[in-house]
Amino acid sequence: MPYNPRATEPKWQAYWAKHQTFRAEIDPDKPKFYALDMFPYPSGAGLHVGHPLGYTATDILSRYKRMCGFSVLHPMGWGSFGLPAERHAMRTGIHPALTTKRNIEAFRGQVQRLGFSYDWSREIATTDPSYVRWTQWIFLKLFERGLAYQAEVPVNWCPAQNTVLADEEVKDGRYVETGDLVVRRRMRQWMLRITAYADRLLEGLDGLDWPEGLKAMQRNWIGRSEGAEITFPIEGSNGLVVFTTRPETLFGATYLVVAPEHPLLATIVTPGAGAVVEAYVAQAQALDEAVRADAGRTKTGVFTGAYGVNPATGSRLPIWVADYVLGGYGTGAMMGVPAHDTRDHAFASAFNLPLIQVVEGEGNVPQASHDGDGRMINSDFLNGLDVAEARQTMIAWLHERGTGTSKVIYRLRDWLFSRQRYWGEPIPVLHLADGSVVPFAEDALPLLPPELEDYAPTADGEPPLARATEWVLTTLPGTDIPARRETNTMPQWAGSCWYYLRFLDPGNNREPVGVEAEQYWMPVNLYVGGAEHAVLHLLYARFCHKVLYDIGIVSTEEPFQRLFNQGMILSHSYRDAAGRYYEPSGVVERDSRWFVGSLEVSRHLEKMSKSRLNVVNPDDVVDEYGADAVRLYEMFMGPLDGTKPWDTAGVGGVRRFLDRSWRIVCNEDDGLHPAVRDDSAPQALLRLRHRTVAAVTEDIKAMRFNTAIARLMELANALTAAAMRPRDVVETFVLLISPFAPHIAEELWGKLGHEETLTYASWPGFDPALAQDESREYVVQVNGKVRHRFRAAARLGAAVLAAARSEPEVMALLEGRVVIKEIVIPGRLVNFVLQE
Ligand code: ANZ
Repeated sequence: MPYNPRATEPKWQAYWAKHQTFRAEIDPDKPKFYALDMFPYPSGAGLHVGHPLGYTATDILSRYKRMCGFSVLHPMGWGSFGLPAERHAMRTGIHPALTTKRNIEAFRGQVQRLGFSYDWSREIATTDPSYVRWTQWIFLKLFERGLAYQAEVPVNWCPAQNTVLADEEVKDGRYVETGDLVVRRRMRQWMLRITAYADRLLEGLDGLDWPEGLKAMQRNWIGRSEGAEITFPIEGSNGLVVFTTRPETLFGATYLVVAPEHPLLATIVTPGAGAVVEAYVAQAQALDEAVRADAGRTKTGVFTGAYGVNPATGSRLPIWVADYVLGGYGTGAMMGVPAHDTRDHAFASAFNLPLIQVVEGEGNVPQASHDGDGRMINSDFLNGLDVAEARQTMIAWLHERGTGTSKVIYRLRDWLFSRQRYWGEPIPVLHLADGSVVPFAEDALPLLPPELEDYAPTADGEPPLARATEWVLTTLPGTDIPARRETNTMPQWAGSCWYYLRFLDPGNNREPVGVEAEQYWMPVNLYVGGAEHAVLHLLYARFCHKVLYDIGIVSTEEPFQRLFNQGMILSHSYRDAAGRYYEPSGVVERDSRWFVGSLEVSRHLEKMSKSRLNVVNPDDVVDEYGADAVRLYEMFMGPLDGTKPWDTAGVGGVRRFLDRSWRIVCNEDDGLHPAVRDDSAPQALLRLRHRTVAAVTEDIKAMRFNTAIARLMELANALTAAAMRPRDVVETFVLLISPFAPHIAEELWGKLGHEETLTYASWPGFDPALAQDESREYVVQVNGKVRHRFRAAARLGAAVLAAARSEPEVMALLEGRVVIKEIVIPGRLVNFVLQE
């Protein structure tokens, strides 16, 4: 009888469910471990093979930690508000609540087939009324603290979706989700004052175990700039205040320039220049901010006819208006220093403005660096000082004269928090006739969206909820004063800002999370998910968490201690010369070319998508190979954070490893194999056992699962070849594979005579002396050229491939590249052949 996952896997899943094996308990005598997945949006398309990638990783850590004696919290839930459910409702008339429920059930079923050790008793969905209640409660707290406010602001309006979007949702003038164009428009909207937390959001990053690249993205998004504000007196008007990061270059300022949106523009522009300026401003306003900020763009601008006075030199500086100055940044005005700034240099050249060099060695060819070590020239009392000293001296000088002061500004803007959508949490406030806003009482929550016939948003920005007039028109509670309900809803990010807290105490109906649960479980020890959330969800959640910290709801300043971004799984797609895609199942390979019937098609590695017909459905793979094989394959494909191609044949490979593992323990009749004996192990096998435990333990901690699996394969080979299989080594092997392939491990554990689940068996220890291994040097080539050498265990065998892949230098070499072939000379060399 071969190993049969179809029988084993459902059996163990039922056992775990029945015994509540993974129920997370607060146990003050045990250390805790909180492993969290970025919860999915339960889309109608179902699970994708990309989902189990991260879920398996957190599951391995969760199972490993339980065996190390930790109390483990590993929950799953659903971020179930969102656009697709609403779009589906618009097409079919079926209420989003119904489709959401259906999709959650389908998703849950798919996830459960993979045997993850979730505590399902803690399952939550952001659309649950009992969850909405606390999301709205958090909004009330923000409102109370002045952190939620309404403002008439320029917003990102997406005409295709008929809704506004947050800055974080827009890239290069398009909505990141759909690619739809976004335009600027002024609208009255709800904002969250995330800028008040800018410094803390920056500082908090330092202590986090997150990928450096991701931290850098958050730092750039927040964009802290240290400098000064300087006031330039204007003849016959208020002074013009500019922001500069380089106040020491004040003697080199030869012009001033304001943004087309600058409020002072109308009062300073001279009659002669009025028409030209007006035309220029109209033209600039039509431009996208991303275009305007592009440093390489040809500079445009016009002279306003007005002059300001340089407070250091007394000289008159012409005031220009130019679109490379952004209205929403700094003061919306700047001083032009063409000798030391690239953009100013281009602007001055275009309009024949003078240039004064004030830092030696930095002139004319402007440098990006703000901290050149040149000395000051042409700068009166600054002459001879270095840049840093000059900066301090200048700021003090300006300060004394009341004409400038040091200043820190941020690129980060407040978070636009309202959407013109149906399927979101209503914002729980009432509007009175006099314009005042009254928040809901806490005990009146949740406020759920009303039933609607027509979910469609409108082009004028009026939210769909506005049509539910009976719902909208109400009275102030306890009075007959007429009041209108807010008709904007929250973005889907609202619910995902705090779900990791609700998992700690999902049934609590007095508070979002109880003190005891929060203090025991927080912070999240390991958070795994896709890199696309770098500045969206991860920034919003950190902000929300800090507010909850200030309110006293949570005891840690940061929610997610360690974060890991899983890589992308690509898949082959086939298309003909006309760009039509074909089902991979209909493609035949001949002489390294691909055909559908007699038609030749080309093969590409691409992101999986329905339109490319290349989506791999995990259910099909589980049907054919079993859940353990899918889990193992996803971990064996390559480093967790790498981009890698899916190859279903590879699942067959790891399935054979599982079959071999089965045969180590079981004889032909699935009884205990006679080679498994209670004798002690011979030296070589004993050493291999200790080496494997040491290596696998290290690899799991570092999330190098592919190398861990390679080690396990090596031990399996040795056990298969051994005439006598010492029980201790066999049991160690079964325990070591259990976090990766839990179903087969449970079954084998039973065959070895154990009556209970191995979930809480002790993780095998090792003797460092026995685990020691001789090392040797291995060579890594990329496209045939030697690019790296590293030392590793002498008897790595074919595992050298996985070892090479986990070298940081090799990771860097392969980053963002697609490996089409790996050539391995066991014990010596690995050559990666990359796609051009
Ligand atoms: C004079 C100067 C001299 C500047 C020099 C730079 C180099 P970051 O670092 O991105 O914060 N600036 C100020 N306000 C602006 C606005 N609203 N739109 C576009 N540019 C603006 O950039 C700050 C610098 O960008 C400021 O320092 C200012 O130019 C310009 F050798 O002032 B600087």
